[in-house]
Amino acid sequence: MYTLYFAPTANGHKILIMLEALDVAYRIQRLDLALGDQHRADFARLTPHAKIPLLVDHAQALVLPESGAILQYLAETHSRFLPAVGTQRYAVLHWLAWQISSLGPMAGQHYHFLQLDAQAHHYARDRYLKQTAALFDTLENALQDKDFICHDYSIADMAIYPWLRIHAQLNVDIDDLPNITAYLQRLAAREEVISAYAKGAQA
Ligand SMILES: N[C@@H](CCC(=O)N[C@@H](CS)C(=O)NCC(=O)O)C(=O)O
Repeated sequence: MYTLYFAPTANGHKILIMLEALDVAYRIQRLDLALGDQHRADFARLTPHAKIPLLVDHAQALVLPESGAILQYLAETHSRFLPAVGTQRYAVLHWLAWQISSLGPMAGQHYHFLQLDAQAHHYARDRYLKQTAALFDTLENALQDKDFICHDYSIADMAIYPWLRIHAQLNVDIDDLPNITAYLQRLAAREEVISAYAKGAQA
């Protein structure tokens, strides 16, 4: 049994997609980030980071923050969506690291300055839009002739997809990015993605 501390953001949805794909028992503990739930004392006792997602594995008494670590933990625990050995394992970890260290932070800052900070300096908006658009271009090239970012559907796709899904809110035009457009449609049609977003909306 798992508990997922969740808010309906890209980082939150990654883990919901994985839990739905695994079809395991879990409950959602919804935090309202705008109200500052992440700073509540009961949450601070679980994690030093004041951020979602956070996973509790009750069977192992494990409390795990950081979406990349959570995806890897779930993949290894259930032997799904991450090859155990070999070059394909490192291809998945490479793209997972890319999402965690590049796409997430750049798109996250871009979203902040564009959508949440009405006074944002032009330089900040311009810089993060360019950084985010360049990362979309990287992905567009990497997806050439591929259904998924690695050989098979993996935790790397689960990590990347929620950030692409918000392309309109990021003001990144994907009309000229046919590989990303097809990838988004392919992933959006998956059962666990549909159910993850439905459960996230109800949480
Ligand atoms: N590196 C972290 C980032 C987590 C993160 O930035 N979470 C955001 C929501 S998407 C959050 O909880 N923000 C609350 C805050 O910063 O106060 C991960 O991948 O899990």
